[in-house]
Order: sequence, then C-alpha cells, then structure tokens
Amino acid sequence: MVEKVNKIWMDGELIHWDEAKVHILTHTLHYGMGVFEGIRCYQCPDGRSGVFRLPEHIHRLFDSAHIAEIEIPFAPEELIEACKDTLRVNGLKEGYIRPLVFIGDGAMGVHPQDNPIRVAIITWKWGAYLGEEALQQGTRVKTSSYSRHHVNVMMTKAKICGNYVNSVLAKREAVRGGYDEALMLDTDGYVSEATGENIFVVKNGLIKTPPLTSVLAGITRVSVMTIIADKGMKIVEQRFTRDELYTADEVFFTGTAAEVTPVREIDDRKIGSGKPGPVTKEIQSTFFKAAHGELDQYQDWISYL
Ligand code: PPE
Repeated sequence: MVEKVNKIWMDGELIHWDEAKVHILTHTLHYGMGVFEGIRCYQCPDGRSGVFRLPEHIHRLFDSAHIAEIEIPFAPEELIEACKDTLRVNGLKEGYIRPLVFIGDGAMGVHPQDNPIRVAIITWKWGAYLGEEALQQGTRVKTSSYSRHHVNVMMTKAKICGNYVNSVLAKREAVRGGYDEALMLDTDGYVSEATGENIFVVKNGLIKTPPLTSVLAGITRVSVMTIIADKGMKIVEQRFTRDELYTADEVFFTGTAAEVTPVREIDDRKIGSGKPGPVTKEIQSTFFKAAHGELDQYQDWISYL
C-alpha cells in the first residue's frame, strides 16, 4: 500500500492528500486515455536530494500527450518545478514521482471535445520494484501468453494509461504462476520488454537490447546504454528471440521503478550461473552511483531540489 504523504499537486495547486479526488465521470477512468510518467528522486551521500533525469521525463510526458492529442495546460518548466515542489512540501528526501495527465468529467463517449485536461503530481516512497532480493540475487521471469501491443493497435511510444491493461494482465498471469515478472514478446514473436521494464541481454561481452519498435523508449534504458558505451563495452539495438535469452550469459531489466534488476531465470531455465553476472553488477553499480549524483560524468542527469 502506498504510504500517504501530506500533499498532492493538482491542476496548479498543492492540496491535501485526502482532497485529491475526482468525479466518477472522469473520462480517463472509463476509457483509459491519459498519459503519465514515473520518476525517481534519490538522496545523495552529501545529503542533497536529486531527481533523476527530470527534464527528460517531463519531455516524454509532453511527447506522450502529443501522440495522444492531449493538450497539457501547463508548460514543461512549470511541471518540472511542480515535481520538485511536491517532493519538498512532503519532506521526501527520496521517492517516486507520478505525474498524471487525464481527461476530466464532462462529455461521455469516445470523442470528448471540451472536457478539461487535468494534471496531478503524486509523490510517495517506493522501495525496490521487484523486491530488494531481486536487486541483489536476480528475478524469476516467465514468457507471457499475452503479446506486447502491435504498433498499429496502440501507440507504444506514448506512456498512455490504457496501454497498461496489457501489463496488468501479463503481470497477474506471471505472479499467479509463481514468477516475479512477465517477459513480453512482440506480435512477430521477438523479445520486446517486460510489463514495466526494458530488457538487456549479455553474451560473450556483447550487450543487446531490442530496438524501439513496440517498446517504451525507457529513460533508464538510454542511460544504461550511455553507461555501457562510456565503459567501452559494446551495445547494439537488435531484435532477438526468447531462446537467445535462455543461452545468454546474463540478462537484466531496466526501468525507473525497477532500476537495474538482474534476471536469474526465464521460463524455468537458469540464466548463466543463475546469479547476477559481472557485467550486470558493474552496470547496476555505476547506474546507482550516477543516480545518487556520485559521478561527475553524469551530473547533468540530476536536478537537485
Ligand atoms: N517499459 C514499460 C512498459 C514501462 O512501463 C517502463 C517504466 C519502462 C519500459 C522503463 O522506462 P523508464 O522508466 O523510462 O526507464 N515503468 C514505469 C511504471 C511502473 C509501474 O508499475 O507503475 C516506471 O518504472 O516508473
């Protein structure tokens, strides 16, 4: 359960957590047409709090809204400040930030024209997405019976609320089967991503991640690709099949919530040694240092409060 904090930013104002309510005719609640973001703020060793790639997340929110033809009634700079204000007012040194843009109440039906576009920013404490043990030991994954969206069925580059019905179905199925996470294939059968994470595979020193077809353009994904390239390791964006994962040396997930999580098993097959491998560990460690503002090289990724 989400631990309640004091305030939520809604439509330009900081209001009390308990007052952040909407009408039952809120359009997005019925049809899923809304866009959102997920951002993390970390407390740095010097005591300051830094938000990881905040402008990039807010710009992706505006890109999602543009794809969905939703006009956000605020400027990106206003939402960037609002994210910081919401953390500050709640005294959160570390936490997760969830900006949500939704269509308010008014008309019903799939062609709402004059309904208000509303924006909320919620902050809360969120620990390891797949559990602390998964970060250390790796997670267990099952290929889903659900495919990732076909690129002409849903706009997969947009973080649209309704897109996540697919994730909820897949995750539920995986957890019910005793696994931690679902691996999703695209409609051609190639590896796409997990329900809320991008995927990377390591074999003989070469690192691969699926290209940006049906997958979300993850901000952690691009950050990790930069880290890999800066270390002089080889990274390519290439389609691959699930059996390539089975025989990989290492597999890991990336995401704001999931950070860098090693995968130790897929479809009941051990990956590599069955423990997080050296490449994953090195990337994970560098990612965490960068996110905590500990590396000069990646200072421009951090927006301090
Ligand atoms: N793919 C999907 C489908 C996805 O939802 C996320 C983020 C990613 C990839 C990674 O993107 P990025 O966070 O920019 O590196 N998933 C968000 C929502 C998780 C949730 O359960 O809610 C997140 O990690 O914040």
